[in-house]
Amino acid sequence: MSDAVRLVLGDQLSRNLASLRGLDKDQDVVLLAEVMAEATYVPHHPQKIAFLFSAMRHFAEELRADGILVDYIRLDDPDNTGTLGGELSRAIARHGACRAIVTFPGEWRVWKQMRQWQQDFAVPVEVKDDDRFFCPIARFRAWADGRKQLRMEFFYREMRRDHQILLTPDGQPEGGQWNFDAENRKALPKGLNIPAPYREEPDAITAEVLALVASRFAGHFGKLDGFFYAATAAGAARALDHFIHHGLPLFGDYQDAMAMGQETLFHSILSPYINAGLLDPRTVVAAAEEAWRQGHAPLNAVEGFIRQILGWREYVRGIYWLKMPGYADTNALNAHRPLPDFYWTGRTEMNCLAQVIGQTERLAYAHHIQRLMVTGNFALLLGVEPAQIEEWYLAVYADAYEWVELPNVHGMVMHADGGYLGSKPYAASGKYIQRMSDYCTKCRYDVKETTGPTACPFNALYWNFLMENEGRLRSNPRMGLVYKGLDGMDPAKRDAIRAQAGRFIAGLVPAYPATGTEPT
Ligand code: FAD
Ligand code: DLZ
Ligand code: SF4
Repeated sequence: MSDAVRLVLGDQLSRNLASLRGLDKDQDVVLLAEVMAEATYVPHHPQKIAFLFSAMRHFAEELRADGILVDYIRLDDPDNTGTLGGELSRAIARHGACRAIVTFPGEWRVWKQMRQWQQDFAVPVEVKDDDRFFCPIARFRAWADGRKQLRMEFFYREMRRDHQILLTPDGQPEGGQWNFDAENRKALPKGLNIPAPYREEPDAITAEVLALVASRFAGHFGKLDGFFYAATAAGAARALDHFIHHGLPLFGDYQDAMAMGQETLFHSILSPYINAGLLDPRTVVAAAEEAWRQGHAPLNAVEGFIRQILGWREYVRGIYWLKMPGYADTNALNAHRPLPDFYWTGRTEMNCLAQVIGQTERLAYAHHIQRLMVTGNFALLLGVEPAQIEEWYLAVYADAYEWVELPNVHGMVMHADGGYLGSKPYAASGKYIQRMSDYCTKCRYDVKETTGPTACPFNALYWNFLMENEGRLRSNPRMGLVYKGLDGMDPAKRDAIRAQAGRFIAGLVPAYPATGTEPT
């Protein structure tokens, strides 16, 4: 007989998790469960599944080493029901528990299940707030309440004030400005020394999980070779330390750059650890601020990095919980084209897309501008149905959970929320990719051409996007300049662009739903 079964989900691997507080080592049992439902609700990248299963197993070992009773259900346990609810229910019966304690989840889908458990189970299911964020959901609601338009920049300033981050003693922003982006976003100079990303060799637990994942999820997009993620809080702390010393000083300058063979540049690759609970965002922000105060990194880099976590990460979570479940169903640009098959294979002659999808397949990682301005921009210009591109992003990145993926894809990339999250779509022609990367130098297409057999497809798609969405976007004050460009265009050129885009779209092969691969 035990008092409580305390459930810990795969992205809740934090020792200070709300559902672990007040744990009685003599009375309570902690439950972790590897279940097929979570591993397949989208076809997750095998490295994402391996990272989480290995991190869950390491976490269970750490709890046991502290004398905590842990019930760990492996994927291949013969009695595994395959669902979180099934496993929690079995555990309650097995341990004769009088209650279950869970922490608020990261996805609406799981939250719906938890509410169902509260109705169905014979014992009470207590749901604790997930307080591993700077901004409680209620605080975000209070901030958003009554505002017609939400803007990250203003939310971010409130977070800086609330949490006393990068502020002078009299409450002003350090350096006299809230935002130093004007100093960031440089193109990458040749010959710059770029740090290798932090990597850990798989230990015995990870090796066992890699074998399991290889045998059970072979059909999912993504390679397992070269797996480099750490699987413990200690490993995540080492990854943070590596980034603070090697990446942070130039993080701001080259935040938006992209280069062949340099997939991670000065980025931190910390999102899988932060999102799974191995690294507290408050620790990350404090380490970055301290690096600036000690003179190890400049303010433009540190402010820019902190803004991603204290600003964007908290802002998208706030929007997710404010707007769900309806948020996922909007389609403001009425986009209905299918996702092209090359998103699941990387086989395309467009070098920028082949590079980003190829590295995604190898690493389960791409940095922000690659996600936004290459795979995202292409889906926006093409008019892919939001749900199809959302499923892709949720599946292929090691850091993907719906609370963070959906606002970024649905709002920031696809503008499917009509401009609630961001004021205008980030639509761009091939020129942007040429400016920020070296991808175009090795492409079969010519980025300077808009029509003709060798023209960069992004160019015709860009103008076609503006024409197709004229009724919806022309009145947007931030789109005035681009529509001026369209107005100045000769009607014959417009027709030629439309025809070029039409031919290109007609030649695309749609992906098969869900796994993206043809059933065999
Ligand atoms: P860095 O560039 O080193 O940034 C530092 C940290 O800031 C990140 O680790 C992350 O925690 C946070 N961050 C930065 N940008 C964002 C953002 N826009 N939203 C939320 N947090 C941010 N991030 C996810 O964690 N999961 C996702 O599923 C996800 N999907 C995305 C989909 C699209 C289309 C886009 C445009 C962005 C998405 N992002 C997502 C945000 C961002 O791309 C990743 O957080 C970042 O690339 C992770 O790499 P990093 O740790 O090296 O980040
Ligand atoms: C992503 C994921 C995967 C692949 N597998 C599991 C699992 O087997 N068990 C588990 O508890 N959690 C898993 N997760 C993370 C959950 O999907 C995540 O907790 C919810 O989506 C809520 O964010
Ligand atoms: Fe991409 Fe166009 Fe450049 Fe080719 S030319 S890499 S398709 S932007």
